[in-house]
Amino acid sequence: MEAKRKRDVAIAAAREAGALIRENAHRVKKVAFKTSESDLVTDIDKRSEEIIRRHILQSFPDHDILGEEGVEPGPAASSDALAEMRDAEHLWIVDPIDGTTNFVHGFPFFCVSIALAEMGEVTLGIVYDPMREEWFIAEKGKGATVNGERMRVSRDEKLSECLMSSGFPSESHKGAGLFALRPRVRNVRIAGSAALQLAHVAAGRVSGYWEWDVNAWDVAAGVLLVEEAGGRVTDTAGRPYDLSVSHILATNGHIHDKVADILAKAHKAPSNDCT
Ligand code: LIP
Repeated sequence: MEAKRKRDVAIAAAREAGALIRENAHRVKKVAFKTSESDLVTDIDKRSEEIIRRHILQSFPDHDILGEEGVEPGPAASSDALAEMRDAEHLWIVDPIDGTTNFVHGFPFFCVSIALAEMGEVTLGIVYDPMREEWFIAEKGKGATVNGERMRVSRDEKLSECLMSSGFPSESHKGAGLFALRPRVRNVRIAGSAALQLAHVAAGRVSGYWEWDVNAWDVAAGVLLVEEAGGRVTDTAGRPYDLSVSHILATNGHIHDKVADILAKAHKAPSNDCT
């Protein structure tokens, strides 16, 4: 009963936030820079987060919320904030628009991501793509669905048959992984929304996703989607996922060790790039 209420509140929050995002998708936005000219925030990110916070706090006034727009921006934004909140009884982890750069440019690949962690364990994950009206929902131990249909990760076992996805590595990680993995797989897509890319791993549309330097709000909901759809999530070195993981690897499970191995070798390579 309580689990249903939490899920309904998260869906209502994502629905209202998603409607605002959709209405503004092709309009001019008020854009501000956070840490650099490629780290953006819009008035709609802020309004979306306010909507989500309002829904959560109206129903659960004593729950904690970690939202992207509510913390000081920086390289380790979520890990600093998580240090205090990580083991909260109920912690909602919110990315009001995951894929803000896409949103700013009108490239229609962005979403709302809402996760609920209970004592550090993610129990509910919702990723809503307002442009395609796709609802990706997972509850711990209950499987994952897209628009009500059960999701399963892909069955691909051969890397050469896998379409993968990633995020552009920041300067400190150069091309590590990207250039090493690209020739081993069918291709790699960099679509600009970690949460939505994870949802697509869960739906079997790509076989894996990895990225360095993500924050908990980018991935917490998507991680549960992948796990509940039968996939595997670790850090890029193959260690178990927890909310503080920032270098992430999520796959269909079959290819996980092979990919982790390639990423580990690429990361250690002296040039840190085309190996
Ligand atoms: C973004 C991610 C994207 C990643 C960016 C950033 P935002 O989140 O989803 O995939 O490459 O570094 O974290 O800022 O749009 O919520």
